[in-house]
Amino acid sequence: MYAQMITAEASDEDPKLLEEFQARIDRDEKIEPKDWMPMAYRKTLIRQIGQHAHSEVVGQLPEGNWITRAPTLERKAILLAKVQDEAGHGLYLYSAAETLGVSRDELVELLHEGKMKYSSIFNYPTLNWADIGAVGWLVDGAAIVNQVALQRTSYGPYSRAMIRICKEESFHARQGYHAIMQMAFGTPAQKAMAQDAVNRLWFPAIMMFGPSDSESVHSEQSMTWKIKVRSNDDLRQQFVDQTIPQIEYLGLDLPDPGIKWNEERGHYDYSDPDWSEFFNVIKGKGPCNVDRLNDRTNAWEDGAWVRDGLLAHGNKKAAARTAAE
Ligand code: FAQ
Repeated sequence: MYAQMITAEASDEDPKLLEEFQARIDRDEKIEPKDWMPMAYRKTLIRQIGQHAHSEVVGQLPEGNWITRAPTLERKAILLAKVQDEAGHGLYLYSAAETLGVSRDELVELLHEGKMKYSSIFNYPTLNWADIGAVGWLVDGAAIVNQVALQRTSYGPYSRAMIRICKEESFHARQGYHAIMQMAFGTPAQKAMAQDAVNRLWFPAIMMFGPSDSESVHSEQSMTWKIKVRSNDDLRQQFVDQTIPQIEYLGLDLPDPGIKWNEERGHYDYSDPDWSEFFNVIKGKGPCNVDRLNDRTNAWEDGAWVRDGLLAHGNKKAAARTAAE
């Protein structure tokens, strides 16, 4: 189904329908699954929601790696709950994508074949416990900035999924900041670990918002359709502005010498990340891309017996129902 969709031609779409569709978007009406929508709108949503779902699921790996090594029982319970939440977010998002006519199995297959992306950030390793605090604080923090804006996205099921996800993400960011605060206010060795985590994760975190507006391929059309309601650079600036005072409060060094308050702009100036690194990572050449995809494909294959069992049970129940009718 999805394969046919992505090769479908949009050129024979009725201009009147297209005009009415855009008028609905301009009036801030939500588009619902059974409404008419341009094929390119549907495809853009499938790409973005699918990538987003994959990010939630792949995003469990760098943190899941630390569940067995969390320093206390309390931290272990918190981390376990957070990682489980990410699986739930993946499910809401795959369900939202399914309303557009693509199955979860199809999306997963495209991910495993390297034909769909997931967020660049999850291709970086989590090397010490402070990284887990930094992921919650910086990575979930960046995800929230993006996702709060997406609560207003024009596609109803995506927008509603975002509202629920944002509530849970707030807990994730709080637990991350709390964990890193303990390290930053702890022993000199713990503080050094916190600094090291911030140094390594700062630039990858600000890359999460995507390329600069001038390089972004999809932004213009996605903003016309209000799939995206704020630009990549606009959201990145908001994240930088809200995070610098938090780094200062922790007593950690700013990870970029270019960071300074700009009175005229009313924002912090900061240095661009290394965009060549970003484009390499999203092409599959980041430090952990191969491991992440292997882990996901192995998990999918190892779980085949569960899916088969559920399906057999479901089929048996359906057959019993039909026989009883
Ligand atoms: N990573 O034209 P644009 C989370 C690609 S959730 C990888 O600007 P667009 C929760 C882009 O796909 C994090 N690829 O693209 C959590 C396109 O390539 P394509 C995920 C990226 O779509 C926390 C090309 O570059 N959140 O972390 C990235 O208009 C902790 C050109 O870019 C979402 O997915 C990237 N960072 O804007 C879970 C939010 N950026 O497809 C576990 C929803 C860009 O043509 C633990 N998505 N690319 O081959 C969005 O808001 C948008 O898709 C953007 C990109 C803003 C990410």
